[in-house]
Amino acid sequence: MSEAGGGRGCGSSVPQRAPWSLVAATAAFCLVSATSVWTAGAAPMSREERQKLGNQVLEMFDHAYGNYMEHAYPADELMPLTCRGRVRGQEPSRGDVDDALGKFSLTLIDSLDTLVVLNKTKEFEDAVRKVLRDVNLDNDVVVSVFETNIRVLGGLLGGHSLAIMLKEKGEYMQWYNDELLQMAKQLGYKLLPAFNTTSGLPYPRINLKFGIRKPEARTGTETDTCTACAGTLILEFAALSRFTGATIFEEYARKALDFLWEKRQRSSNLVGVTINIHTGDWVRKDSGVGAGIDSYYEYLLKAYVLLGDDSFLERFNTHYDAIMRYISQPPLLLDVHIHKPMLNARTWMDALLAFFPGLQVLKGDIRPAIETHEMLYQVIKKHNFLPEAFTTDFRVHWAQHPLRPEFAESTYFLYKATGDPYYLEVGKTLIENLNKYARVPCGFAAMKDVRTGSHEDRMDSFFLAEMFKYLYLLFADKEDIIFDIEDYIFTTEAHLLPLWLSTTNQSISKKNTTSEYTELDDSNFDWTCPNTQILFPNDPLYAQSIREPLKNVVDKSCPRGIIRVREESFRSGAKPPLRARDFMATNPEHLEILKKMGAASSIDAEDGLRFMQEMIELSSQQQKEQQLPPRAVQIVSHPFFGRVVLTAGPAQFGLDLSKHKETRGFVASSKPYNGCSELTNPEAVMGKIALIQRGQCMFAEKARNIQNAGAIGGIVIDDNEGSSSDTAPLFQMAGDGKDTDDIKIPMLFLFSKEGNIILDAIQEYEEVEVLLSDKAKDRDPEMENEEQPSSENDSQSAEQITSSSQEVDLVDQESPEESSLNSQPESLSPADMDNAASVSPSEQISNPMENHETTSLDGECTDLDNQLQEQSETEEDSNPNVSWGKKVQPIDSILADWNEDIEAFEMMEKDEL
Ligand code: DMJ
Repeated sequence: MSEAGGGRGCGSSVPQRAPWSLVAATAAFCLVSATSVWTAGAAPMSREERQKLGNQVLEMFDHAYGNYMEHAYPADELMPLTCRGRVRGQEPSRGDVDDALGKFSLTLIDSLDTLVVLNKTKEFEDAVRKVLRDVNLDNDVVVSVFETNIRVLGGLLGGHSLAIMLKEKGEYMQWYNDELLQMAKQLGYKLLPAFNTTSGLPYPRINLKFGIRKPEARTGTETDTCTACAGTLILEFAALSRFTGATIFEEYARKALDFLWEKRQRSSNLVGVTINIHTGDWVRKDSGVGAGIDSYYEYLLKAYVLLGDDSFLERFNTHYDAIMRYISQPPLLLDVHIHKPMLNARTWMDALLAFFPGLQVLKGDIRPAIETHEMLYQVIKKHNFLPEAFTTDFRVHWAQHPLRPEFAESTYFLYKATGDPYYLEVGKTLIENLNKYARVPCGFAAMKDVRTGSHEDRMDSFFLAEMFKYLYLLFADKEDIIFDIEDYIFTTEAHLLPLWLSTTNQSISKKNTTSEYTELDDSNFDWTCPNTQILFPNDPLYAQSIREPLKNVVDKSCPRGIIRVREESFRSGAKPPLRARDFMATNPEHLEILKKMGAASSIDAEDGLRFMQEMIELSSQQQKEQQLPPRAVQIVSHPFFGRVVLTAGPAQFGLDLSKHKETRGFVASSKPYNGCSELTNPEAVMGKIALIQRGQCMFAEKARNIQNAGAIGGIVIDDNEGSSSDTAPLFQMAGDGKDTDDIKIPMLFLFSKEGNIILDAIQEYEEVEVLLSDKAKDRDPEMENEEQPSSENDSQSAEQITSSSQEVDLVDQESPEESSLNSQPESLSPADMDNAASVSPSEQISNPMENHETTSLDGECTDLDNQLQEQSETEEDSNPNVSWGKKVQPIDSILADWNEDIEAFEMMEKDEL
């Protein structure tokens, strides 16, 4: 065990050694050792079963990495549905998400240290050689500074850290001469021009070849960045400085952190989501622990651990105190306004905050970590994965799930801290769900929609960098790993940096840091490591006892809620404020309350502000109600066996798949292919699902023609070559303006890319069977029993399918209605938080733990709430956009009247800042 030497020592109740060497295994040292204390509760998992699960993780990694290397490399990422590489510029742009792609074989670099953790030393050696031979860091591409830092710089440094460890052991990597570090340094210098601002905060994007300023750079005009984007550099930059002796990197990262600290909102000690990089003004003043801010907090604590600099712990503790005071509402973590921290800023939580329980373990605050983790696990059990965002009453808000690792990360750390086998069972469920719902023949595909189970042609590099590491480590014993994981710290991308860096090249550590924090009252700061005696007062069932009251928090939550700031006054008899959903323009009392809002007290003003925000949300909610939810086309025949699920647009006519059993059948192309006249091949489509091309006549006409020919369903395929559900909003097929009750069969719409997957499958396999439904079905048990085809065969098939092209004539377009149901942000990475948070701001919060007003003592909903709950559940089943505002009629006119006041409130907010 190497001595880290940095940071403050643990309290005297724990043995003296590298104080934060628990970091990689997180709690293994200062907290309870994983297997030693368990005596009751969830049944212990045998060594055999843990080994079996560990081997399963290895097999899954091989499937993901093998397919990437075979079918995508040297491209940045694998597209697992079409089994090819994603090359920037060759695929339709996905916006900010693509800023992670720099034509530098991203997935390979991000996977380097995972290979060593998973004991694939030989593969690691090959991979490093490939990186050195093939990767070019000088491409004319604009990339995200944040993503390039955490994934590429972090990946190279993690690779270097383990390469030198292996070299020292004397068997592998004997030829290695710091080449990865040299690449990292080259990349570091390429990122430095981004810091050329007066504030020291980096520009969000940089051109790898031309930097920022040159006209060819196509970047450098941005004014804003997210807090995490500017505050998640110190680990990689300091490691680079300390490995190489070039101090400039650590200096720049420290300067950016100092500036953020300076700009924190002084009365709340919170930071906003986005900041102006020139003026330091907060652009978005909402504050949480998820998207846009998350790893800023993570890096403050971990910077203290790695660099041993007290100032970082002081800052972290100050923020943590504010988070626990305002944002933490166990088990929820809810965004608030930085200047009005008692006012919630959102009605939903995002999936990125799932890392927070893991960070709380590192901090030593186990109870809220257990609570939040348990709540998240219940959301996962409901939807198989954590949706990108979910409401405070646990409805899906954004249905996407790009195989994010944060929940696995927290699960690992909680297991290390508690030794509770419950967390092993959680990990087992994660493995099962990944294999059952995300595994496709050519890798693992992101979920486009957790409600339908449909896939997206996307496997992000962080899936390999993080998910497999945490899952493998969860089930591994010390002897299963060829080095001591506790000698390293995990970066936010789970790259490993050695703790001995804390004592190397320290020259710059303090000289550039502000001294302002010395003025802070640090009497509450916790300078010692968590003590097992305090965390687990000799009670091995501690974690279980915290989880128990939360057992049904998701299922039993009541959708109505109250805003926290007013809770106490309601209990004491004051009238609750008027909520938008209850408003009736005909009610004189309501009109009177409206008049009062914004006038007298600040509480009235807050009511007014909230009321208006709710009105806006209701209005957009009502618009959404006109839209139908997406549907799924699942390919069930060989070699897909239900593993590929395509996102399909619904029709406003024909069989409603949400109300009826799914339709299953073989597919057949109709003749004529546009389906605009009586079919000439009725024998071919009889009893089958007819494929028809979009265009030349109304959708309803196509439906009638195939129905008359005996088809049991229809799939209309877009004739716009290259269109895809990855980039286009959900498409909804309108009727023909006449009565369409005669159409009895289900009709679905596929964009060209998804349609081609079926057409190519027909060319390859002739017989292709599909399932049309509102939600993908589990694979048939008999399919489950079949031996899984080897990934090689699978991927070959998939590759062959996608390489064959289908020639179709382009025809004139009809103009059916388009729905924006799917127009959600593609990702919640810090880089695109601007999109993410512009959706439905509201302060109507329902915290199931605090909502005593609507929950009876035994935790059941009251009658009214039961009704609402039922409504919520049915609506979620059939329509994810829950309707709770139907009785409010003249919203548009009311909104118009209130526009002026909204502006006034916005001005008021600005003034306060
Ligand atoms: C990873 O790239 C990093 O963990 C980052 O900090 C945010 N989340 C993604 C994966 O979800």
